[in-house]
Amino acid sequence: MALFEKVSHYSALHPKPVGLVLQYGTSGFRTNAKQLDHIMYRMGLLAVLRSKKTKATIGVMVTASHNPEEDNGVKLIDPMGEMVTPLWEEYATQLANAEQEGLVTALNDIIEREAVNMSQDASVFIGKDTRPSSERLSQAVLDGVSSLGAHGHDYGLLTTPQLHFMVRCKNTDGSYGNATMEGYYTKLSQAFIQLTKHVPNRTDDQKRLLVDGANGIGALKMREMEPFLQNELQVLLYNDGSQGKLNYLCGADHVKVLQKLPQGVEIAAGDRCCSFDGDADRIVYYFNDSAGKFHLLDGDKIATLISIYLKELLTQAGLDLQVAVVQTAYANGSSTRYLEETMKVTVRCVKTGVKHLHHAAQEFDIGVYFEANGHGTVLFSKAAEGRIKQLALDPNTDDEKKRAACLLENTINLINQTVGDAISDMLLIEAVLAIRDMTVQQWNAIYTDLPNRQLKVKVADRRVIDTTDAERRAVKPAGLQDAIDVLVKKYQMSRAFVRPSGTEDVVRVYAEADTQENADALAHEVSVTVY
Ligand code: NG1
Ligand code: ZN
Repeated sequence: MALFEKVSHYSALHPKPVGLVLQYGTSGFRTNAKQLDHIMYRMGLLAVLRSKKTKATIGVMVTASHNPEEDNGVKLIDPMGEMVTPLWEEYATQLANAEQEGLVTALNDIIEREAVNMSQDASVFIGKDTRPSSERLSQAVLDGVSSLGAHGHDYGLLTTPQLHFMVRCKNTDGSYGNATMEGYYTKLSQAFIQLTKHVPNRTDDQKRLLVDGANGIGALKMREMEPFLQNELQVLLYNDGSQGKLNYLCGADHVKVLQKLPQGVEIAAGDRCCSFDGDADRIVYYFNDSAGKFHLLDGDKIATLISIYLKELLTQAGLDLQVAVVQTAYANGSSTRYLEETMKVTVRCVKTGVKHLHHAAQEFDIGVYFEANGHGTVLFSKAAEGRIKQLALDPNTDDEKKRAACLLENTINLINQTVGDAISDMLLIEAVLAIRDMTVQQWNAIYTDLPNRQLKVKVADRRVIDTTDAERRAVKPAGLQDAIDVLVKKYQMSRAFVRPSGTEDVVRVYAEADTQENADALAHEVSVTVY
């Protein structure tokens, strides 16, 4: 068959190193860029099959997010802008690991199992981050797409959430926005301007925000977006990629894990700052107080701020809609306590990885989900969106309710509901702080984080560790959890867990306790039990 002859021919130009086995992990394939050429080609093929199967546009993003510049990665995006389903993740792994001579058979196997109609049209959107290897690797994806006779639309440089947005726009015929850069910037900036236009007397200080672009795509896209914001936000951009290396000593992951300022950001006491990660799907905020002490506002603080804002608006609008917050085991214990006990919102804890949070959040009228590392967004059910829009339009709605409903409607427009989006989250946080007339210090004071520490441990085989209870307890190897329990009991307000990373060849250790010294000591003691 001519089609497969083309696959055989082109796949030989993207050969798989014999014996190399890679896994479609938490966020797709991710490893040193040198090992990825065949993976990219094959993900181009798989995206075409997925597109034919779903009769919709599928996205392929080339990025390794917060990983070092030498790494790269790829993930597929399903029609509504969500992560691809677990079964297709398995297909991705199978296709990636088929040896060269078995590739066509592996492809045929998926076609048969999914009964893919090969005469169906296919459409694939492709985006890439700023890594030096991304250009070549995205070309390999395009080769895969075209060797199955399909059309690939290459957006070039995009943030990950921008590609998710484009895919959703394309598959929803304009109701979510236009699948262009201008469509993205216009939708978000208009919503932001609508939200902030009624806030009286915003000073220049309130409009000013320092942004660490992690020397990546987020910096580039912030620059592009600036004119659309019409000076309603004045961004001072650092680590814009003109000098430094991607993610090196900067970016959201660096700031969150090390709990200190990124290099290259000049900060004065009280300045409001945020950091994006390498593909701009994560964000954390921070400031230095007058004593020079660093304060981090991570994903948990962001989820809390957004939940407070939404709950208040829902009350003002008289709308009886349930707000829930989805977290992972990494959520600071203080945040969970505050959300459950003070705010009385439902809190759900799920396994690490955005897809788990996203699915859990879909079960509620309004699901706010954030990983502690700053990856998150808010999902509104169709019914909730409908009720908000109806109230905003209803001529009989009184003024207070109308105001709240309009704010909620613009909030929905500002949020990228497909996936965490640093730019969209940043604008939402800025709007909430303005509307509630809050400083970053007041936001930080909502609750006090328990001191915590995250460590990485290199082990021979991280897969010997198996966990349960949303990764909060280890079931394997025998005796590990008992040892952790004994250590945890030595400290006050303490908690600790271990889990194998889904994106790096390490075991992650997390500990929190009443003081930083104790959190550090507990993390260290737990990491010793893992060896
Ligand atoms: P792993 O490597 O599985 O811990 C990390 C993050 C996740 C998620 C993924 C994808 C932590 C502790 N883990 O996963 O939250 O963001 O990367 O990028 O931050
Ligand atoms: Zn990322």
